[in-house]
Amino acid sequence: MLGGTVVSATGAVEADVLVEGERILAVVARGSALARDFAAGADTVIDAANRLVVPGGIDPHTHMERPFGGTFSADSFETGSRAAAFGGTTTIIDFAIQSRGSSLAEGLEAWQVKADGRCAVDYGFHLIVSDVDESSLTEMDALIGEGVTSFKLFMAYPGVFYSDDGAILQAMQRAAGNGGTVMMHAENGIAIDVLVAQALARGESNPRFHASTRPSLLEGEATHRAIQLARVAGAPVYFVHLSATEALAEVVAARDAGLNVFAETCPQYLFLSADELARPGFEGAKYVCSPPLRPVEHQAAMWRGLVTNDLSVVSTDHCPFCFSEQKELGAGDFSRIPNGLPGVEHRMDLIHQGVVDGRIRLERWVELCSTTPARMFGLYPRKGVVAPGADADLVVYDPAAHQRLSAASHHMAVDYSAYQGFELTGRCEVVLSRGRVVVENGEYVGVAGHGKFLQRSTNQYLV
Ligand code: DUC
Ligand code: ZN
Ligand code: ZN
Repeated sequence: MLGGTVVSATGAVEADVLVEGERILAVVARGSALARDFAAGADTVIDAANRLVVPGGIDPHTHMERPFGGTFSADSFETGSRAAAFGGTTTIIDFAIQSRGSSLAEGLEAWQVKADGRCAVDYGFHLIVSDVDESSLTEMDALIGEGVTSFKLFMAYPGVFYSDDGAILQAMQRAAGNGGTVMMHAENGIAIDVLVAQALARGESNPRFHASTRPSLLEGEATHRAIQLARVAGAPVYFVHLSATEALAEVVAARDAGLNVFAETCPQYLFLSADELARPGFEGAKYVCSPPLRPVEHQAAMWRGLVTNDLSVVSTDHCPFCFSEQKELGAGDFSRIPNGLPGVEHRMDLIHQGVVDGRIRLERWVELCSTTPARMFGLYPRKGVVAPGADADLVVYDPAAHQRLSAASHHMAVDYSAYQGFELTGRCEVVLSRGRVVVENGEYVGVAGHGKFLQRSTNQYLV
């Protein structure tokens, strides 16, 4: 890969990247004799002149074929991982689910079967723990040995995924002992269920009431409580899909106190607001996700959190449901609208737009979308960096290309785009997964099944 600007979390250098097999062999000063000789004998030479060369993106929060409210998210591992590749994401970490009454191992096995032989890019799993009891706590230890080192708990969804404070404390205590990381969905679900029932009783059934019944204060409250439980347990905690100013303030305070508290946000909380939920008719259903889109003022706080590193990862929470027939399950009752937005294809481009708009630096883009997710979820230095020995997951990125996002041109298996009409500067040109070109000139040239399961080590940020 000759002539590009190689960008890492710490800087950008003019360099050629030499790949042998599945790995990066060397990164050498641009135009060196070494690179020229290597290129002369190479099978493929990719011209990266006037392009950025960045490590493949790592999206640590996706939901392919996820059951929700009587339906399944619309992307399979095949279509979703292909869409990820189009957008320069070469690793996804999806959430396997422990069904109530089943074991964690059964949940993991079910998701391994869904993904095996289908993925365009490499993948790993977190586990959603639905029953916290002696047997699931013991299983957490074994899973860490199998490379599943992070466990999601919910403070929302009573009767479904909800864990009470005692269950959360026990899971955190276990994680404190075995090196696991608890990932938290921090919304006070008990209070939310009261607000939802009251709204429906008043006849408030439109999608916009999804936001008003899940106020940001209840994300802030749950975030505060989870941090105190983590302190009692002496465990790290990682907040998924952080959306609210109040929640961010809790994370900032905890990090200022030196605690192992981490958080991600998602493009929808940076670019979209609760106004979308008030679109005419039932259109707002396209924007129903949890936590909900927030009033527009929260966006600036999220961007600031990315700059200060109180938000250290951007994931997508990709959980697509078609408008037709899936989102429509909630016509007449917003609480039945499947929660989730499509986004896995657009994360790298949307956050790059943050660079174009002067909100974050170029290196920070790479750090947020690749390097930090790799370290947070035990994949570094195999992933997340362009360096000798790392997997050759590489993106040749044209920072000046223009594109317009649209359901007509995206590759996700969903009938609408949450970012319809967005004009962005920057686009992936060539994408390699472990040395194999998977996307080139707007075409998918990979194969389903190229992507392999990744055994991860534990969080590399813990102090
Ligand atoms: N939480 C997620 O992380 N994804 C989809 C829905 C939810 O509540
Ligand atoms: Zn969640
Ligand atoms: Zn999610």
